[in-house]
Amino acid sequence: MLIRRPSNIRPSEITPPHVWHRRREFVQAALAAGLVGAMARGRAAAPAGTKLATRPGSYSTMEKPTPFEQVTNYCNFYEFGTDKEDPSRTAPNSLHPRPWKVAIEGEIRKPGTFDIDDLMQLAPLEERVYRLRCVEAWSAVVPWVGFSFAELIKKIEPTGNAKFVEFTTLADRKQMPGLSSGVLDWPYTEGLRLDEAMHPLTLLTFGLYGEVLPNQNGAPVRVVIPWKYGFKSAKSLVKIRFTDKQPLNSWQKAAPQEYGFYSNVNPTVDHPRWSQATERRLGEDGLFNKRRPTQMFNGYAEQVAQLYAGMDLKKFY
Ligand SMILES: Nc1nc2c(c(=O)[nH]1)N[C@H]1C(S)=C(S)[C@@H](COP(=O)(O)O)O[C@H]1N2
Ligand SMILES: [Mo]
Repeated sequence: MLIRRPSNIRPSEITPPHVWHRRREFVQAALAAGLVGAMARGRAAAPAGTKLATRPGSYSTMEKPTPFEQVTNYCNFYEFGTDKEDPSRTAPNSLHPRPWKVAIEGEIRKPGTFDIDDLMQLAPLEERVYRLRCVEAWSAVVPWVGFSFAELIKKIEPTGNAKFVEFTTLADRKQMPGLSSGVLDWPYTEGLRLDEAMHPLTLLTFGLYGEVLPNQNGAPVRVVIPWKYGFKSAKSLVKIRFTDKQPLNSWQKAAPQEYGFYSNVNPTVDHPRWSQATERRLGEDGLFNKRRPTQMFNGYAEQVAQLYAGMDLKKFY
């Protein structure tokens, strides 16, 4: 189990647990009273573990959520290293998710830079339990907290030229030790077609399991696109750009024969190194646990298949 503490203080300054516990109760009371915004502006807010006020959202799967310990310790976040345990080992102390700004720019009528605590208040926070399926053939079920990315799109008013959205992750060597390796071309970028970005399933995500995102899961804000492979869901966003041209993403740049632009979960199109027909669910390892069949669009076909009507998904992988 991780020790959850504010990530923006040195270990020598750590508050004794009993004081910390009281502070957590205070934070929860403040949240209940709707004070989150005021607190956020007052001082460095939202330490790891801070509860978020949420309401149940639509589209949740009834499948059992993967335990918090698995979701927060088995992570892909190459900015902190390529081992699954690297992000939970390093990110809790080295990434500082406050203060944080997100630039929103490109083909929109209202470009600007949002403070994370304002961005978080654009729409009510919902809890959405989604399946996440990594191209490495493991999957998880995560109760995310956020709101549809479409809520943000409405506010910034895309122009007629906006056809795609590009997401860019923080790239700061001081906070992210993995940047010294050349596995990917930093910063990490990902992209969606505008209609994919506007689909209500696409979640601008600020938390999981009812609390702010742990750093290793992409604090303070990431996207989650549940019908696409996990790598489309870029973490720790600093820029969201609306473009007229299809953006290249980091994985495409690194290995174009393995990763395309669309990256829809598709059991009939294998990755050169991993079959996509089946998957193992995190937290269910063991001799007697059968692999699960992977579902088309990760089980969200009813909601998203029409986005790809008439497209050859073997060609547009
Ligand atoms: N910035 C950034 N975002 C990222 C990645 C990454 O390496 N860097 N890895 C991706 C991959 S491959 C997956 S499977 C998911 C994992 O999300 P999780 O660790 O919260 O489960 O994050 C995605 N987002
Ligand atoms: Mo992944």
